Amino acid sequence: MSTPVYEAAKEILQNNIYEIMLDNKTHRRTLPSKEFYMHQWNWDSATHAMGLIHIDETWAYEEILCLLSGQWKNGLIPHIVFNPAENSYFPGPDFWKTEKASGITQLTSGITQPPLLAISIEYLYREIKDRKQADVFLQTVLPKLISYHKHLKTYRDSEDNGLLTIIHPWESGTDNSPRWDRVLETIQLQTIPKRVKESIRAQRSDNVKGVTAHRPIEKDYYRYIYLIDLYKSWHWDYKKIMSDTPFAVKDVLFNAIWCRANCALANLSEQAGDTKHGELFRSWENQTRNALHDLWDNEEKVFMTVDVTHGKKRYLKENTIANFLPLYAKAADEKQLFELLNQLVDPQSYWTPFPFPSTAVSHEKFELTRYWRGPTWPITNLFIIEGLLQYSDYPIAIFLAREALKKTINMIELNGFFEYYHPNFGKESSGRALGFGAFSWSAAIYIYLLHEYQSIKTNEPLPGA
Ligand code: 2M8
Repeated sequence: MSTPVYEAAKEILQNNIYEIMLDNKTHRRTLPSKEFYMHQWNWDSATHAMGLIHIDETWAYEEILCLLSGQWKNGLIPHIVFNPAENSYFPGPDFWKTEKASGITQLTSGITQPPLLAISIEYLYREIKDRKQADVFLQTVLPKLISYHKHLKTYRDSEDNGLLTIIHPWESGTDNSPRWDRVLETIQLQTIPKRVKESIRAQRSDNVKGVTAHRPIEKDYYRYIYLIDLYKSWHWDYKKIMSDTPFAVKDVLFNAIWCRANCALANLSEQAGDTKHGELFRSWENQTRNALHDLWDNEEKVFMTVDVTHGKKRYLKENTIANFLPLYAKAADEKQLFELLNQLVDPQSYWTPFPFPSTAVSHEKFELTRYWRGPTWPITNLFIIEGLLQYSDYPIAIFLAREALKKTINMIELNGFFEYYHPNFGKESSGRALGFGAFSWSAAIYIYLLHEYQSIKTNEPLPGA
C-alpha cells in the first residue's frame, strides 16, 4: 500500500520513535506526539502496534514489550511509562512518585487506561507472518497480560459484579468527558492543598503549548492533579485507594473494552493450550457483557455510568460517545441496538459532517472544540465501526459501519494526522484539525483501518460482516 497520505502516516510514526537505554537494554517506543506527549501512553501504544504491525513486525513487538516493561510487580500496567530525560510534561515522574509501589526500575504513573492491550495483542498474533515468531511473542506476553487482568479484577471488581471501577478520569482515556462532572464536583476546590495548586500554576503546560479553549478547564485540572497527590500520599496502596477515593466510577467505555479484552485473552490462552485460563477469561467476558446490558436506561436511552464513590450507587445518564461502546462488546440487545442507531444517524446527536462527536450535539454540555466534550476522535470512531460490525445480521449496521469508515478515513485524509477533529466543520474552516499535530494515534489508526478494511473502497462485504 503506498499513497502520499499512507507514506505520511508512516513518516509520523517513524519520527515519533524514541529510544532509551535502561537495565542494559534498548527500549524503543512511539511517542503520541513530539509537540507535547514525550512519553509512552498505554492505550495509545496498544493501538500504535495495530498499525505498526503492517509496517515492521519487530517494531510492533517492541512497542508492546516496552509498554510491558512498565508493568508493576503487582500486575498493574500503568497509563504512562516515562522517558526519564524528558521533563516538559506535567505531571511527570517526580509528581507521581510510584517507584516504591511499582517495584520496578522504569518510571511510571500509578493509574491505568482502558485495557485495550489484549485486543491489540490478539490482533498482532493473528497478523504476524512468521508463525514461529508469533508463538514466541505470545509466550512472552501472555503471562504478563494474565497478571494485568487478574490485578484489575482483584482491585477494581472486588464485589465481583463484572464491572471494573476507575479511580481517575484519565483512566477512562476520555479525560474531561461530561460523564465525570457530577463526581468531580463533589471534590471541593478549597480542600485541594495550596502546594498542589502552586505546582499546577507553575508547571501545567498543555493549555499553553496547546490552545487553552480546546483543553480541559482549570477546575477539572485541579481535581485531576489533586487525585494523584492523594493517592501518592496513600503510597499507592490500592486497597486504601479503592475504599477511600473520592472518585470511584463504573464506566461503560472502560468496561466494554474490558469485556472484549477478556474475550481476546480467552482466545489467546486457548491458543497457547491453557484451557483453564481460557475458561476463566471467557466467564469474565460473559459476566461483564451481562452487566453492561443491564446498565441501559430506557427513559434516557443511554447506558449509564455508575458512581460508586464511598459505597454509593448513583446512576449518571450523560449522553456521550461511551453510550455506543456496548456495541463493541456485543452487549446491546436488538432493542438497544436500534435505539443507538437512531441516535447515531441523528445530526442533532452524533451524525455531524465529521462524526462521531465525543458528546451528543444536543447535550447541554457539548462543546464543539473542547477535547473530549465535543470533538471527534479516531479511536472512538474505530470502536463504533467495529461495534457495528458485531451486528452483521443487521444490514443497516453494516451500511453504517461502511459509512463511518469512509468518513473517518476522509476526515484524516483531508486534515492530516491530528489528535482530534472538529465534528462540524461549518464555517470554521481554519479549525478543522484540533489538538497536537503529527499524532501517532491517528496515523496508526489510519494504517490499521486501511489494511483491515481494504474492501471499504469496493462494495465487498467487510471483514466480520
Ligand atoms: C490524553 O490524556 C493525557 C493524560 O493521560 C493528557 O491529557 O495529558 C487523553 O486523550 C488520553 O486518552 C491519551 O491516551 C493521552 C495521550 O494521547 O492524552
